[in-house]
Amino acid sequence: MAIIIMNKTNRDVAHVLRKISYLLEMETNNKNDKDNHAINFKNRSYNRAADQIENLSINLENLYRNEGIDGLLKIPSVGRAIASKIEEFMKTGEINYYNQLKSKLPVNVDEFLNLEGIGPKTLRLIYDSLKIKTLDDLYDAAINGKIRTIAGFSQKKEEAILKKIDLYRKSKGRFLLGEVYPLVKQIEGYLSELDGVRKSIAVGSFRRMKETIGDMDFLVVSDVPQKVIESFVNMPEVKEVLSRGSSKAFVKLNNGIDSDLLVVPEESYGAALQYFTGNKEHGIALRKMAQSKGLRLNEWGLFTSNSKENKIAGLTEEEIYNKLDLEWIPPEMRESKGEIELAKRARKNADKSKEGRLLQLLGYHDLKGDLQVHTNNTDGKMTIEEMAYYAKERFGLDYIAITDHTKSLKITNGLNEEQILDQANKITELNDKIKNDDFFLDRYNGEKFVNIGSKEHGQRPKKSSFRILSSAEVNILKDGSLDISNNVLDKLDIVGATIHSNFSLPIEMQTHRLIEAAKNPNIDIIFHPTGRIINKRDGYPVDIPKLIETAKDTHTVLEIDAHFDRLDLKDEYIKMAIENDVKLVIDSDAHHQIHFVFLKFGIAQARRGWATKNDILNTLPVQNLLDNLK
Ligand code: DGT
Ligand code: CA
Ligand code: CA
Ligand code: ZN
Repeated sequence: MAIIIMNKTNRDVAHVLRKISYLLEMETNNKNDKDNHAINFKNRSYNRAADQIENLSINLENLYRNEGIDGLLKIPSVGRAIASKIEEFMKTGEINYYNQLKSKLPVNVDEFLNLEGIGPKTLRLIYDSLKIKTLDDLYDAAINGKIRTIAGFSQKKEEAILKKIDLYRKSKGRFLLGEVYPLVKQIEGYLSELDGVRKSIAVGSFRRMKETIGDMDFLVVSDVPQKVIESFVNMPEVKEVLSRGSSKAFVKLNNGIDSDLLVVPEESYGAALQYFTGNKEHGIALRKMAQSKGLRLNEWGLFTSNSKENKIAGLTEEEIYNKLDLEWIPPEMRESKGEIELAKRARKNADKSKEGRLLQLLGYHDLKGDLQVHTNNTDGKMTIEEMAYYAKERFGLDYIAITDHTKSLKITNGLNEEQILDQANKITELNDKIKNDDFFLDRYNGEKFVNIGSKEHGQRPKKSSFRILSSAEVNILKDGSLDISNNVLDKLDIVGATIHSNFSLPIEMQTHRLIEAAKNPNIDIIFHPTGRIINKRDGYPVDIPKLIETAKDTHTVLEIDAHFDRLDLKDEYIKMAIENDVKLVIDSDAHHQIHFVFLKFGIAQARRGWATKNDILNTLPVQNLLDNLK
């Protein structure tokens, strides 16, 4: 049996291996080519081992305790050298090799490890000149104009570094909605299955479907709060219990996210749901409204006085809002952006008012098609047939547009004119097949299509109304022209245009590029209009009001890219577009069939931007959609 002194989680081990990898990569900058090659190999192997350990379903410490170093060696990508370092770490809490690397390059690796856009090689160059050790040092050096003095750096690069640090500091500790979504749903489900639990729901920013989540909040209805709390803090996902009371608990999970739990009796469910969904400003505004009516609102109910007996609402959210003379407000709108005034007018003017209709947001099942879908003709992973099959059978869509990349985007093997037309012809054939035979009676078995043979079973093949649209994600070049000629675009059902290059041009030029594209009679949609990647890059600068104005004038549609790291347009721009009568579409940007699930994040973002079904063109049947494009 192996001896362990330190308590180390899989995450701790993976983290220290990543730090070793980082320092090794920093070292490469100071070596000749031959050494570099060896070190590159080494740093990658540490990273690979960290990946494996982070995704391990068993506890590394138990594995080591039971099987010693042989147990560690069973993990893929963990060889002798790494296994013995893990052993040392478990026994002593330290790794001598790491300390040695660190004494040569004494930077605070923890701070730089996840700093997107400033990698170990860049840091090494800055370190060599300025001896910076911490993120604060790096920031100071940049703000004082010292980085531009280093050979190979410029003022522009220095500004980019400042921006990256700002973004990093702002995003630190916030997780992408799509990243945490599965875990939140899993815990919500776990809580709902516990004895004595009547309801379980994820609340806070998650219920508002905000694009990033600070911590996860759960509300549970139960008459045995202590039992629920006990089960919550003992979940395998919990790393540390931060606090615990009679109706609340607060924990840190293994993946670094904090999680709050509140347990209430049924009679307080609506009040607690309202309180805990937030956002804070929205909640405070409601409390003030209650006060001005001589009432008191808190997480237990709405009361006429300080006495608990005088509760006039609490069981449902609706009754809380209604007692305050408001229509119920969808959670995604509760951001203190005018929704309370809207709900007040809607309540006053009765059901059929314009305000009332504005509160009827686009629904989570309203999309009929997806207008940005990629295939393995470029950088997607599946065939046109497979994407169509899954879109229809698993996700209930009626149409998809195949929007492979075009030729100037070389890394994706973008299509040229001839290939685009070939693809369009193939799509026509597929559509005929869909109309006339049993395309959708074939079943995918994970490897290839298998015809389950309706004919053998004596059934008549079902006709299907699914439609594949020929399309492309055309690149907008530096001057605003496109990389595919108009006589080809003209032959496609629908065309989207995108900026994929020259991100650092100034705002006037970027806006000009988008406007030029919008003016092209063949361009129906501008895909992910700002190019942002949440928490990673801000996107190129765009004069959004001007783009919106042009979209309206030219009858161009703007896209909400539903991929959870884009969500581009974002909520406030969606609201602005809608207020200016610009039509939108919501697309998954799928590169694999499982990516169609992202559509729900796009719908959520649209709801956060107050979109109704009317504002989103791909809620229309395919022919109506095509009729509504330019
Ligand atoms: P997050 O976690 O940063 O993504 O955002 P939230 O909105 O989930 O914030 P969180 O977890 O701090 O709190 C959850 C909800 O609880 C919040 O949206 C409203 C409510 N809440 C928290 N603190 C306060 C407070 O001091 N006053 C009021 N009225 N409500 C609060
Ligand atoms: Ca939260
Ligand atoms: Ca919280
Ligand atoms: Zn792509």
